[in-house]
Amino acid sequence: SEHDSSDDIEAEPSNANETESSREESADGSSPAEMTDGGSDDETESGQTGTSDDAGGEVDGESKQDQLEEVRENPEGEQLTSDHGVKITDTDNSLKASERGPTIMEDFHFREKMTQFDHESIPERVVHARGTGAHGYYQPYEDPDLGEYDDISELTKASFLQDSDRKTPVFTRFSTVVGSRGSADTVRDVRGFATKFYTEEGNWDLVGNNMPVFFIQDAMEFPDLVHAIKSEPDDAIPQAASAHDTFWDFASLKPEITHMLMWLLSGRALPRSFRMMQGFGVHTFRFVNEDGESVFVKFHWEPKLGTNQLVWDETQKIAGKNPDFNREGLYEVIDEGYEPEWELGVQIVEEDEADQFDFDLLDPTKIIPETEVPVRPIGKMVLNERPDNFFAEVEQVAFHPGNVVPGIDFTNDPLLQGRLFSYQDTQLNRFNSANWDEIPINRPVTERHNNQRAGFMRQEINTGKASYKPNSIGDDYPEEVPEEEGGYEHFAEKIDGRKIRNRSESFEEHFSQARLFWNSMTETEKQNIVEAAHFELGKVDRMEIRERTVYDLFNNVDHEFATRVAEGIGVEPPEEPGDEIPDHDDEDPSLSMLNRTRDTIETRKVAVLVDDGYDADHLETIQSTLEDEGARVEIVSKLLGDVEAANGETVDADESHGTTESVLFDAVYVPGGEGSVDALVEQGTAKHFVAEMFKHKKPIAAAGEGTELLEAVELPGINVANDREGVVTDRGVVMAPNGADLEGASEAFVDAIAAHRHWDRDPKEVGA
Ligand code: HDD
Repeated sequence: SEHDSSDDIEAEPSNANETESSREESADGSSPAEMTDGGSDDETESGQTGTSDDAGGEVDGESKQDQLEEVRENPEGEQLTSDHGVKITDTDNSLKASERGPTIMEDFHFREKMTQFDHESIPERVVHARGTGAHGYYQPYEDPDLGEYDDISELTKASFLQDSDRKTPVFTRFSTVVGSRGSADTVRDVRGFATKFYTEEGNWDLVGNNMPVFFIQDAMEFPDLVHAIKSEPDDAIPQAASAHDTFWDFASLKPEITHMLMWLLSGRALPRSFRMMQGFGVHTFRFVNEDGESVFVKFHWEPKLGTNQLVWDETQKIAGKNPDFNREGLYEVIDEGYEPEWELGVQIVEEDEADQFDFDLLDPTKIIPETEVPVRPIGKMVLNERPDNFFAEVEQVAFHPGNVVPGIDFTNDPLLQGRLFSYQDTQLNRFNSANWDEIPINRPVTERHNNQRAGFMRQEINTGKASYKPNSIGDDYPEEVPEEEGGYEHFAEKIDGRKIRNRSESFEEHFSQARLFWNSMTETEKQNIVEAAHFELGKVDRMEIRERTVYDLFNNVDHEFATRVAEGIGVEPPEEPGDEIPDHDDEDPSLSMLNRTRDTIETRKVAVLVDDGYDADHLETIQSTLEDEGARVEIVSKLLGDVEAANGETVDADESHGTTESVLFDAVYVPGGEGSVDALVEQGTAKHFVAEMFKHKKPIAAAGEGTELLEAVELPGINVANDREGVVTDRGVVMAPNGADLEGASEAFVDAIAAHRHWDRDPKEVGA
């Protein structure tokens, strides 16, 4: 895109105050320039979002990193002390009355160590318990294409969204929703995508998900939804899964959930990585400009690496092989110098245009189709620094959709309105104090002055006598700020009506957009959705719940869809389409994930299977091609240690058959070399590695004798004719027999990896 400029990552001066241990890691890693597509220079190595005054892109206000630096503690080279600063002689033995006698109460070191330990855990988040986060910055684009608007200031006065020279520090936390803190990353679930912008006007929290709609329409239903979807109350089973009776019971009785179910059953619920998923603010918000005029806005995050998914069988295996797959993936790439990036886009609707849609903009179960209102990119977010301490930063970060800054305001979406209460309340539960905003990760970079001075764990020492307003003793400070000078003024929306406990009629239609979603899927995606429904409903014991879901929900989306689901779960297929089936066959290509893959292999992980006797030329060629394109290559061999090439060179295996698995890679390459391939053909694990890559639709490449391994695996439908000449590519399998153009094969492999998954392999012939 025009915004993919080479100055993407502006130079940041290295921070002189770096704590040694934490900063060294990124400096030691491979140069970030190697991982990004050209453009950047070695100045990116610092990866700091610290204050920058000589480089384009100044960081807002006091840098968040500078602020955090003040509270960082580093034990390296230091002496052991108690919490109260007393040096400690021995931290292994408690104080006893004689060598074999009882422990003595006066042992303050024992008491303190034990008390700290006993109080280490805080309540996990009631939803979104499992996650990870990273620091970075937000930077507006220079001249965003805003359609009929010349300038973003016509839309919003939020200044951090306007000045392309300014970088606003951010902290983003990604999460799963349903599972507890210790559950697996790759379960079928919505992903949280929450960003705290530390702006010069205070904190703005954009607390979104990777799906643009929600399950319910009114916050009042949230406790019911969460009770239904989390593990069941009598036995706390299942963990981190929606595939059980209580969720589908609830769902089948709530037709407004149908649109969200479509997303949940699709590949959106199985993201390949956090850096390859979209994010959405979900609700319609308001932008407000200097003149007090407002437009409606929906927020979109668009990943630079494209939106990519895992396949179901793969996710389940990863959950065992590496339950931290997505969390670890984020830190791995940041450590290696790659900086995950998203574009922030907005859909703008004028107040007087809001009625033109056949749905209500306040209904969070609806999108504004991109076919109706384009998404306009306005800036980018870059994540470039992992936290130093998971508890202090990721666990203690506390989001609240009610945290807004001038220029951004709420709408009457009843789901959003309820969230404005729930998040403050939940933080009180998690932190046991209203002072959670004083914790370093939550503190704004702006100054704070008000008359809140007490409460558990107050950190600030607020001076002065007057802690009330009005006061004369303190000259009536802190003073209120008029709107013109930056005070937050709520949008003066006109409200006229009666109190009523009801749902608006405009929220009543539930199937049109679910149908739009279904119609917009490729056949592959439709099949994946059907199979997901077979699993989810197949895990539901009660037949009446399966039936209700098929008849009352799915049959009102699409008759064929309902029939295909019914056939897999022992439900009698419905004879006729449902009564409420929408009268349209609209499509929106932007909804299909397969249209959102991008032509890049940056940060993809490729395994090279070798044994003694491999062809060093093959390895070198593929390694340099892939690494030039920003991919990561790992040598996988039967055992760890040196592996010797036919020409006597050696390479150190990164992983062994015991430490890794095909599901943890994006693609596999098998170099030639008789000795190596003869050995691989005898190794069940090597064959399984390739077969499973095939089953999961991932790219496979083999050079020279390497194709013999593919032959031994008998990849279904693939003709591995070793006697053919030249490079052959068949459904993501690249074969370069001896004598074929190696460079050409490498390029073909790059293309196959960029395509992500090769869905055209016969789904019935699953290989492994
Ligand atoms: Fe929520 C956490 C996103 C509806 C109540 N929510 C939470 C997080 C995300 C979302 C990303 C994790 C934040 C973090 O990383 O710490 N929630 C959403 C989205 C919603 C939504 C996109 C619909 C558009 N949530 C929603 C409703 C309610 C809540 C309707 C209650 C009325 N959400 C919470 C919560 C959590 C939370 C209980 C749990 C932990 C926390 O807030 O900090 O308050």
